[in-house]
Amino acid sequence: FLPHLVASMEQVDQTYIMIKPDGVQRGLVGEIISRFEKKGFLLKGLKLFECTKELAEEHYKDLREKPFFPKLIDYITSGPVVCMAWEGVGVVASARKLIGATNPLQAEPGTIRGDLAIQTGRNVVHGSDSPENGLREIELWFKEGELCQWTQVQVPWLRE
Ligand code: IDP
Ligand code: MG
Repeated sequence: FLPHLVASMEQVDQTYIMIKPDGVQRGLVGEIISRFEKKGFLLKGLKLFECTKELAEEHYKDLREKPFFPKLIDYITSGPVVCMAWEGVGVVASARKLIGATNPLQAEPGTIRGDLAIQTGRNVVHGSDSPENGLREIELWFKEGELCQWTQVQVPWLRE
């Protein structure tokens, strides 16, 4: 019985999760990572990173025309971020649920933003919005060799 092979027949996605500079400054790194870790997802990449304006602009290129775009780029480049790649069955949608609504006032209690943030412009964490963007963003933020291929010993206890 090879549980990781059985599970691979289900849809295994990857998502890019980023703790924004406010999350790092406020000492929420461990708290936020632990939400994904406890859920059972597989951590494939992790780093503390100071991103350039160019990278932030590329990451948020779909929002280029928004009035808040310059402030968003200033926010994301205002200090180190924590970059993470997580893998799992349905991880993109599941991570969005764990994170909660974009506006923390609308985010349910129990979600990261619902518990830990107040304003949209300081909403502590990013999560990819589709499996395609998950792959695009992981490729954008991580270099080759920065991701690990490994299997959790808990897989048979996480997946039927
Ligand atoms: P998401 O992070 O929940 O996917 P998006 O609409 O993709 O939300 O927006 C990306 C980020 O841009 C948000 O997380 C937030 O930091 C910022 N943002 C979105 N809308 C506003 C706004 O109206 N004012 C200020 N910042 C905003
Ligand atoms: Mg988004």
